Amino acid sequence: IKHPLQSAWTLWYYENDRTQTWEKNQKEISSFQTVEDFWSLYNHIKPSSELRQGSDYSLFKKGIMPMWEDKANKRGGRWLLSLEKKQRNNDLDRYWLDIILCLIGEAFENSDEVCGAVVNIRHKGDKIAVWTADAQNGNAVLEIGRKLKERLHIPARVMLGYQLHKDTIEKTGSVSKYSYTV
Ligand code: M7G
Repeated sequence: IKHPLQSAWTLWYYENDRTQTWEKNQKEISSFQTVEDFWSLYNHIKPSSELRQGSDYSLFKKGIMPMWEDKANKRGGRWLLSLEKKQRNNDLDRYWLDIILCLIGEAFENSDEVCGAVVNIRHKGDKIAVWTADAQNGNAVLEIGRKLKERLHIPARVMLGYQLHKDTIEKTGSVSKYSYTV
């Protein structure tokens, strides 16, 4: 018997094809609902660090699209971990796996608030984020942020910031406003 997870999850892959819209470039890879099916998927895809620049992986609860517009995401935001370029070599794949394990293992007290996580492979520096459902739910947002920092062994001096999707959408230039920090 396989070991069931509390939720079913879907892995998405974004390919940067400039002839297509952003939405069309989001490709559903597959869904899983057991520990064993997770590992067989994980073991046969490329690690994030080997994806082409401009690509993303997204892991979301089944039924939630990895985009701001989904009804589960639109009132929410993301805990953002911006990596330095050199961290692609040592930290990126470990952080991404640890985040996945926190998500699918429902490691948070407020796991219900978790929608999914995204890794962006970018020339200017990779990013990893955990998306939550309701930015107004400050207690849940902060608990998730603190737990993330602890589970990823992120040094205290490194700040994690939470951005509302609404602010990310409206963002002009490179100003990023954080609604919460840990
Ligand atoms: P990004 O890939 O999140 O980060 O956003 P990057 O700037 O480091 O590459 C790049 C662009 O992708 C945005 O400016 C949007 O045009 C588009 N985009 C990203 N996200 C997460 C969404 C989304 O959820 N919905 C839509 N419609 N477009 C998005």
